[in-house]
Amino acid sequence: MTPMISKGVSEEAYDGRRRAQWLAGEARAAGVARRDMLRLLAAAGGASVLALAAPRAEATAGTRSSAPGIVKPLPSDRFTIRGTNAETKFESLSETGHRTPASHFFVRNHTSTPRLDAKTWKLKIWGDGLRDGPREFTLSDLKRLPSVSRTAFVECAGNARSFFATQQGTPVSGTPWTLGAIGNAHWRGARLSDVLRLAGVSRHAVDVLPRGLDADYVTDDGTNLGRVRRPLPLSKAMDDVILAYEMNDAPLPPDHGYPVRILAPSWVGIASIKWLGDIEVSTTPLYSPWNTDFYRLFGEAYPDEGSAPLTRQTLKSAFELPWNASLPAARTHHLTGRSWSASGAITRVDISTDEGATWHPAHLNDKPQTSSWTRWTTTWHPKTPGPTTLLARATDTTGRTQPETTVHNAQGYLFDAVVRHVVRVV
Ligand SMILES: Nc1nc2c(c(=O)[nH]1)N[C@H]1C(S)=C(S)[C@@H](COP(=O)(O)O)O[C@H]1N2
Ligand SMILES: [Mo]
Repeated sequence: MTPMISKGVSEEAYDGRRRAQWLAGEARAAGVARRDMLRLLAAAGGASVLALAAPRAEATAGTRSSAPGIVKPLPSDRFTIRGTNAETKFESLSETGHRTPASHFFVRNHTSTPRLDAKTWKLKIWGDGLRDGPREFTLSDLKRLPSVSRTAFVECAGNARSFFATQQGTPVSGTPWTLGAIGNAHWRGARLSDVLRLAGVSRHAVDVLPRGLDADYVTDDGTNLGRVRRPLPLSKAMDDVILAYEMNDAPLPPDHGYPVRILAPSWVGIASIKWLGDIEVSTTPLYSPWNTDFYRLFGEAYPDEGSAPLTRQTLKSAFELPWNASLPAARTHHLTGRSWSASGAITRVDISTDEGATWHPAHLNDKPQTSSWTRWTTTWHPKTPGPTTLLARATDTTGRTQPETTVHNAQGYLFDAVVRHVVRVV
């Protein structure tokens, strides 16, 4: 009865096989014409894939007063609008706790927030990986199942990508996020594994493909990539993925996936599909543009066809301070910030106020947990006026410490280097 799950297989090895399998005709590119897939794969790593891959919204830099398609208010003291997306201003998090309220939570929309009716909403599970044909679940069906809850961040794979240009002098394509494409919330919902078992997942299933109900995503050059969807290996789907219907003890807000979203803890934000409509369960490996031309690492340091599709997020730290904040000299300042890792709990955060010459540990204020952030505080008594940089560097239980630089990749994913936060002592 229980499907066979090879949890021992590493995520990378699993994903690394996908491309070869697709080219050999053993995997399917769900919803993409073979012609388009071949073009995407052929162009991978070259300049043309970047032109194709630069999503319309992501190509738009700068700040606007409203974001088309986002429902909630976006006051300018909390958000920076970037195309169809809204980045959280990190300094505004100092008025929030460990959980990010929806009022402060970043929004990453490929198109715009659809208005869905929970009463008529249904989740359809289908595909040749089910033993007895398709099954539908209403929201009440999901709520009748045992619920699980978990505090976890959702973070865009491109969070902090603007520092590739500003700090390392190597511009990348995509939304120029600073550090605010992350939010940490308490999610509640049904286990995806329970729902897949109820739907009769077969022991031959290998991939599932959750798909959103938002509009088709059309790239700048007019290629319709269909609805936002990204395959999950069955091993992840059966492990810790939640079909979330609550965020911070309330129904999901429209912009964050109402009525149900996927919550794939630790993984790149794109894995947490919002406005879930259906899930294909497949006995052949699946592809979508979101794991072929997007969300892989392309560049000099990577193979021509790119890295394996991204899975986990990385390690980062941020001060809850505006960029270029003014801080009076000859006073003690209590600086606050947050650090997070997708691979382990934070074990320490070190702060430098002298360009990295000396470091001292910050005080950790939360019990560190994987895939959730840890708040910290430190004091600083600057003596002389002038511009200076503040550095925060986290280490996690795997022993990883944030490096000085991140190896360049063309789409600017997984920036993990120590960010040089510029302030002015006045
Ligand atoms: N259906 C759908 N799901 C989606 C997206 C989307 O545009 N459509 N964006 C993804 C990306 S790239 C990220 S980073 C997260 C952002 O979640 P949030 O908007 O709730 O912060 O949702 C993911 N899920
Ligand atoms: Mo994202």
